[in-house]
Amino acid sequence: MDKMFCMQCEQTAGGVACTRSGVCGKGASTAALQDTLTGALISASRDGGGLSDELLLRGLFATLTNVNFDDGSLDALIAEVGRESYDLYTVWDADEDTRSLKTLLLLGVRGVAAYAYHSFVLGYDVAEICSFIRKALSAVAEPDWGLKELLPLVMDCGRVNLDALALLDKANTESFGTPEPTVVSRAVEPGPFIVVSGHDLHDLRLLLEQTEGSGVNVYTHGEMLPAHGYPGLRKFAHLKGNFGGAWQEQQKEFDGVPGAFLFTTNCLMPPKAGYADRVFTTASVAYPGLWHIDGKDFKPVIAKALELGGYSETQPGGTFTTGFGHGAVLANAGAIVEAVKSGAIKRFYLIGGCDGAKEGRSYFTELAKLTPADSVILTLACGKYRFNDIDFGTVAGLPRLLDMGQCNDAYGAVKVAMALAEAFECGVNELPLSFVISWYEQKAVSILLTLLYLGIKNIKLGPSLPAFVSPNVLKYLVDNFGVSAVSTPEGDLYK
Ligand code: FSO
Ligand code: SF4
Repeated sequence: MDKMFCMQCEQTAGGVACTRSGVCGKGASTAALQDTLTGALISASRDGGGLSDELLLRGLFATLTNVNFDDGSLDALIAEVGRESYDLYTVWDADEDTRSLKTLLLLGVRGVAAYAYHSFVLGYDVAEICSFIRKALSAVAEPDWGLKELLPLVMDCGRVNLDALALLDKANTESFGTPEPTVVSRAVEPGPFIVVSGHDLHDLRLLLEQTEGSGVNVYTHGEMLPAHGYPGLRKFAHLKGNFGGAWQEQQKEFDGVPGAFLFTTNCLMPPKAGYADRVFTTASVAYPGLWHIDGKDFKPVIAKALELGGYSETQPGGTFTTGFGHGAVLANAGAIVEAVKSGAIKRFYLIGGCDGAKEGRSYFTELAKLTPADSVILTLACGKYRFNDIDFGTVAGLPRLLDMGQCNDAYGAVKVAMALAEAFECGVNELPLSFVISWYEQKAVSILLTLLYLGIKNIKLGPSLPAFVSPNVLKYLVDNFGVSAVSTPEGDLYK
């Protein structure tokens, strides 16, 4: 059955839903299988029959935008879950408020699952997080639940996501060290190379270990850029730099490149013929015809890089600066607080979130450019590629643009906001801090729920509001949290 209804990401067709094929390149049969997989995970959560945490997280991860386009691997996952699937059209066809809240909950836990999966592979205990995910999935199938029952669960999803982010922060820093400010080259050196995309630092470390001494260099792509800040990863001399720009440029930037590409998580786009033979996937990522690395033996990727040989001359490029996680920012907390007190820093802008291909995203570039010289821009996730090649100068001895990491590092931004509030003995909402968040897929949904759970008000969200937020749910968000869509960069700049 190839019936399709998907509205889970920002680029959904017509701002309503993809119903024939996905704007992301996902076909109707794939969408139907992802629904069947989700329905099977819902059934397994309701019957309490011992579905493992690992399979729960891996299954949900495969339903995220730009992760899994491969019907065969989705079929295998459905068989592995081994439950009759709950029919998601019961949700899609419900009244708009119920549908809206159930969708928020479902997409929220998809985001939570992605974060928890990264902690799980690093050996951390995700049992409590998974128990909430099961509860939320069960709620999606409650036939009579409405606003009263669902709204508290949606807010609770924000709390659990905060736990998931905190756990991932601990897992990453204990595994790879505390990120340090790092200048990353964007040049590509001569010789064979592999470009690693996605978010999975564990996969990156394994690849670095397996390529050591092989003569193959490794470059990060997209959301892997912050990896360079971790001492445990940058110690590998053959981790050379960052390749290309944001994920949505890949079809253009990968074309004809004489290197191999490895996707560890989203965002994979349908590969073009000019480079499809050199793209590999692992974990939950899959695309028909691409070589999937099932275990963690990356020999085929290394062999492909050696076969392609790389460039014969250096491909020049500038630099990016990353590594301003909460550890590095809070190490300067005293100086930052003094600068705010003396008036040297007047405002902080958190301009971050995930990027997409749609027009209208130049808003974030324009806004960043308009921020005054006495302000600091905190950024994270792939939305930073809209402005991280701009020199914003310094303020109070710090770069004005501080890259706090991946979307997975949103906990760092929360920690910094909390620390500032504590230093000034006020609430986060009283700080001179503006939140301007770009959203694209489901991890951004879970982060938004976390910010709401923390009581953060007046968040500006763009480039457009989610299609799955009904007018009543939106009214609740506006009345209680002052959430609004971005307007114009000039209009949104709080001077
Ligand atoms: Fe971006 Fe893609 Fe990190 Fe997302 S690479 S869009 S929110 O998957 O995960 O920020
Ligand atoms: Fe459409 Fe986004 Fe769903 Fe892809 S993930 S089918 S673009 S709503």
